[in-house]
Amino acid sequence: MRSTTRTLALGCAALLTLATAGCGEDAPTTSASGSTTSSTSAGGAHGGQRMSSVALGSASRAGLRVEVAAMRDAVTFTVAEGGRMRKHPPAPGDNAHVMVLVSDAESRDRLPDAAVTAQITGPGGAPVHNGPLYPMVGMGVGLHYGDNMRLARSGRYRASIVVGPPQVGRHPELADRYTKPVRLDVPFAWTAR
Ligand SMILES: [Cu+2]
Repeated sequence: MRSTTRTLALGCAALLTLATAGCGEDAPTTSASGSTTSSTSAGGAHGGQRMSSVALGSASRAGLRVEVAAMRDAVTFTVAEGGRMRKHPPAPGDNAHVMVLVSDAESRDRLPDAAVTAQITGPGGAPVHNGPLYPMVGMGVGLHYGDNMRLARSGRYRASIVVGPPQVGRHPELADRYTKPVRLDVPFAWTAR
């Protein structure tokens, strides 16, 4: 009994610590990233404030829809890894936070718990990103899969996105939908600044 109480108390303390750390770190992180890169609407932003994003393109296939969007600044995001929240600050040179919104093509309901990878190439086929995207939420953009990237040059880019079957329970009408990995190609134009 006593040990149970202690465990519970510890668990709460750990949760509180995590929550507090998250709140405390958000504000300086956001304003720091806003002030280190080119000035955007994020300049002077506080934790919780929305950052504007640019819609780049979309594609639908096999019952899935992906929309590619980007914030014109990298962000420090946190992801759950090994039972902890780990911070991912931008790498040097990252100038965008690329987001892939995955939804049901018919209902447009966002789909969680999918393995989403993206191969993104820039002008002339220059490699930009090749690998998994992190699932996350943001104020005003909702559930998405994304990462910080360096979209250095203006021109034509191409995102080849593979969405694995969402590992989420289904009502019967969706039982047979998106049960296999789907590849969707989204070409987009980017104007660097
Ligand atoms: Cu994100």
